Amino acid sequence: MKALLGLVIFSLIALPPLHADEYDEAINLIKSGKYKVAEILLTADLAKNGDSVRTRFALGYSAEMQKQPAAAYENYRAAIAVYRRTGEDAKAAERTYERLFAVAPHTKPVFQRAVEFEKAAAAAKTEEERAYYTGAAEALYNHALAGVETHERVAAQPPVGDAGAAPKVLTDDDIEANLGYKLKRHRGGAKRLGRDGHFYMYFDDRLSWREAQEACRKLGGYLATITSKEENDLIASLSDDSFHIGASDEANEGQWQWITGEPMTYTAWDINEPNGERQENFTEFLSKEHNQNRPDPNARWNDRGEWPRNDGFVCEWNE
Ligand SMILES: [Ca+2]
Ligand SMILES: [Ca+2]
Ligand SMILES: [Ca+2]
Repeated sequence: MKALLGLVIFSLIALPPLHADEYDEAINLIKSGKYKVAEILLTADLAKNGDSVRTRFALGYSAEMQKQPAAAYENYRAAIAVYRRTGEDAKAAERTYERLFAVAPHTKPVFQRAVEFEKAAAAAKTEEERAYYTGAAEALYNHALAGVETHERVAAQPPVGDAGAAPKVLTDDDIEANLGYKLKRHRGGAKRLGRDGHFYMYFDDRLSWREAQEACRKLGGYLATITSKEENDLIASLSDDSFHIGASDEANEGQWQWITGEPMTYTAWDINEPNGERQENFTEFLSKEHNQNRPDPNARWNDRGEWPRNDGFVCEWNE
């Protein structure tokens, strides 16, 4: 408690929030459309006093009013980050959350989950449990504040060409898996290939090829690369649905490459694939059902476009 009080006092000295009058003046200027003047005032304050919840909120609000959602998002996130760090200005923080969820509704479930984890940490019975929930809450806050865009952005903004897909409802597993949090705890649940010791895990999240690769990267891995029949059979065993794997011929049409740069010496293309020329520059594993009557039912590779979203994807880790 003493330490917390010290922190609050220190933050008041080190980071005086925008003076109430100045802040009100800035907000009034924004409301009357005098964005430039307001921003000069706010930017000067930033330069003098550093980030505060109020300045960041007001800058975000100004951007939002000028129909610049990306800049608004950026400043609102910065305001929340200051609030997380200092605990100052709860009222302005509350308003920031409101506006943040309005411009970036995809962040709301992540923040809400973080709050739930914080509550769980407070109610934890053992030290281990408390550490887990605290860590999970922290990771979720960081996730939301870093503007990480995978599932949530996809759910919020269906891209052209895939507009009919239902928005994804986030589950605990989605969020934790996306962070690598649960994964680290349950790495034993990932399948491991005997020969090279690599790990593989199937995710049933509907993402585009590039988003899936980004998700794997954030988890410390990459979209699976397949360089032997043994590896192909293991990956085939992970899911009966269709899913992304990590080869592309985007750089050079017809020259398929694994994203890790490993040579493509082994291939398991389905009959008549690849066939998409310049329209199809990414790879998927076709569904088991699709290939059930083939001579080699595990020869399931198909070239496809980045969109639409696939049923899932497989990440691979070297260790
Ligand atoms: Ca591989
Ligand atoms: Ca191609
Ligand atoms: Ca194809």
